[in-house]
Amino acid sequence: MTVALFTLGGTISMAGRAAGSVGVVARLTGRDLTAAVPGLADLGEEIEIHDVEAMPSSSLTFAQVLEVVDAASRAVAAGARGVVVSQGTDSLEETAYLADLVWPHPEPFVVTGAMRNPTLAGPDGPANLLAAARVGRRDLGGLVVLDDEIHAARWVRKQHSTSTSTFGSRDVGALGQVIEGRVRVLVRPDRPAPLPWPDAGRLAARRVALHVVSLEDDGAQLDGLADTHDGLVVAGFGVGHVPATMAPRLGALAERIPVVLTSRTGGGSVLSHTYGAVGSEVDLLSRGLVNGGLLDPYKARVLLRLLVAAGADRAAIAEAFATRG
Ligand code: DAS
Repeated sequence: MTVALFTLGGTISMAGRAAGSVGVVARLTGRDLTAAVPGLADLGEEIEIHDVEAMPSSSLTFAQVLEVVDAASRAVAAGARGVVVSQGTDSLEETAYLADLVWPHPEPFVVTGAMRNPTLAGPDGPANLLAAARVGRRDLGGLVVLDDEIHAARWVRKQHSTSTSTFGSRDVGALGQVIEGRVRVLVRPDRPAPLPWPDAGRLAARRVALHVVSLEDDGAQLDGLADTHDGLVVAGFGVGHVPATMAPRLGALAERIPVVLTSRTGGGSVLSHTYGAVGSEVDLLSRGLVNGGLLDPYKARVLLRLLVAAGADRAAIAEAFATRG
């Protein structure tokens, strides 16, 4: 059996130094990475290596991720029993969700990375790569595997800036674990049908902003946003609240572009009919904002960009968030 490995850079591959710099940069290839994994050969799988990029994940784009998904799709169509993508952890929760939204196959699409680079004591990359390669369970969609935990791309968040156990899924927990090399899947989430493949040109032309609400925020920086952006995700307080002074601005924006309401808390859902003050969820939804449900602001932005690129109207966007949010 074959596992297709796509490498995009990130800490897992950072063992080089740029001239005149003290910091590490991505340098290692897929061959280097796999050679550093004790036990990988014992899996009896052929690892088909595709070195795509060697960059920090903070600079990845939607287009680059979709190119990898497309190439991974071809690898699976050619017989690979699964896909592993190694990349930086910074944007991993977004890239994995983007892949999950469009991944059309039952074969697993597993994203992994590392928190300690290979020049440090105890680098976690080799163990993460080995665990990711072991995961062959079908019909789970996009997965994130680090620290011997298997997370759904839909739920996972990077929760700590340096810890090797940074990835967690607060609302549902991990779907499974890798225990003594054995993959144990404990929870199988419902998986909505994949979205249609995005048109590259339309996707590149669509911009979606994210605004995190904070104390005494009147939203003045949102003025003119509808002239430059095609959608907005608002990360509101708590269950989806903003200062009263911001509410009319958001309502005016929602008349021109889709505005999705999410929570900045990192867990739980936006509500729909509990609080009635100006700036509360009831007020904002009545002004035309779309309820983002349980989707966190970063993942909501990924979904909204695909939807606006597909030309979805407000009703279709609300329906998509009702299904996936
Ligand atoms: N350098 C960061 C990145 O590429 C961190 C990491 O790789 O984990 O995302």
